[in-house]
Amino acid sequence: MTELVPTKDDKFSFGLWTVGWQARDPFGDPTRRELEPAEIVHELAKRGAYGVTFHDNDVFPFGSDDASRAEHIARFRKALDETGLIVPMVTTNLFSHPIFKDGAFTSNDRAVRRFAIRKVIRNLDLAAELGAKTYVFWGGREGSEYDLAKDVRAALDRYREALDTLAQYVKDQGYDIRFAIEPKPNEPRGDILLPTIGHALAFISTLEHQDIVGLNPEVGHEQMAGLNFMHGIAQALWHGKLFHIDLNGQRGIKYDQDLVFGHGDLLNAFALVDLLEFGGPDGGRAYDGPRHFDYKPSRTEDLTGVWESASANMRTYLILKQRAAEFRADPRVQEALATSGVNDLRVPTLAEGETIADLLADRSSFEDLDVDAVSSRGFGFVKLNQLAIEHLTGIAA
Ligand SMILES: [Mn+2]
Repeated sequence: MTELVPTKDDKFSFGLWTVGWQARDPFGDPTRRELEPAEIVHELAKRGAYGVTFHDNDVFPFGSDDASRAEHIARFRKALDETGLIVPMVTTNLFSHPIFKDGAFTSNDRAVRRFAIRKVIRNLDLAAELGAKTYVFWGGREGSEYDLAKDVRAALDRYREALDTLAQYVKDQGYDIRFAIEPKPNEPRGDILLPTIGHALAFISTLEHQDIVGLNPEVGHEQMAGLNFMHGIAQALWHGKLFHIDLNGQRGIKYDQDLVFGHGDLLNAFALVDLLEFGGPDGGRAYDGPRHFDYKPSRTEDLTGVWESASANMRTYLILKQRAAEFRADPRVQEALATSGVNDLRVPTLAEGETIADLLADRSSFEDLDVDAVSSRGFGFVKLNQLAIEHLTGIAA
């Protein structure tokens, strides 16, 4: 079981706001003390993470003057230098300050929209300086509670204008940065714009600089909409748009729980890790970017529990990776996959060079097809799923 110890090759990363969350919620005060970014960097490095990510105001307070901002950044950078942790992704806080109460890029107030774009540009410069390759856009305040209070089509025009402007800035500066939109259906707004992977993919296809804009899907956010996260990730990969990923756990359609990865829908997490690690064309990684945990240590935890929960994310991921490898290598699974026809789906439905006329002339495909015989086939999907359960629980080992 030595391979369950995280290494830098596993590419595990955490946001400063995850382990640093003081557990303030709408009903209660913080249950933990504030952690300095430098302290978080050291603790994460000790536990095997390779990267740390942040919103601008996780490192320096909103409204910091230049000198104070520089001082906070210097302390953070010192910790990065001491530990060798990298910054694979950076994002902007466009949701905490009261100025963003009606959104940032899509606020009804034009002054807010202009301020938001300036705030992002300033932090893009810092992201480039720190070598970040991905810049995430989570528009938590972009939305409404009241249908008549937001012109959704105008809001999407302004959202597109903001991303086109910012992507133009990145290209003008020659930064090696791509954007990743993070969909979420609701919370904090009653209804958030770009609520799911599908909505965001359609939106991206309208952007001027869509070549550098992809997705940062989060497990819990899709599950809050009742959607299958693994299916969403597969479609994002299919579009070539999985630029980053937020791993965590969620138990059904309710508030955003941000549990440890795997502590929600474990079987879906198993299928997800199997896809990410072994779903590539050569049976290797289908996605090579950071395995980023965007979770929150529960409010019940003290600092010991915070660091144990951070390790739990990585350990669960590695357990699922190991189980998925064993699942794939099991001859019973290979037989079940064959029975189920899973690999047969990769065969094109029309033969190479076959025309529509050829298909129409093929009597065996329609007129002479033994419909009853074909209909009587059992696919054996339940047996395949049971084998997954047995590997997952360790009984098949
Ligand atoms: Mn979340």
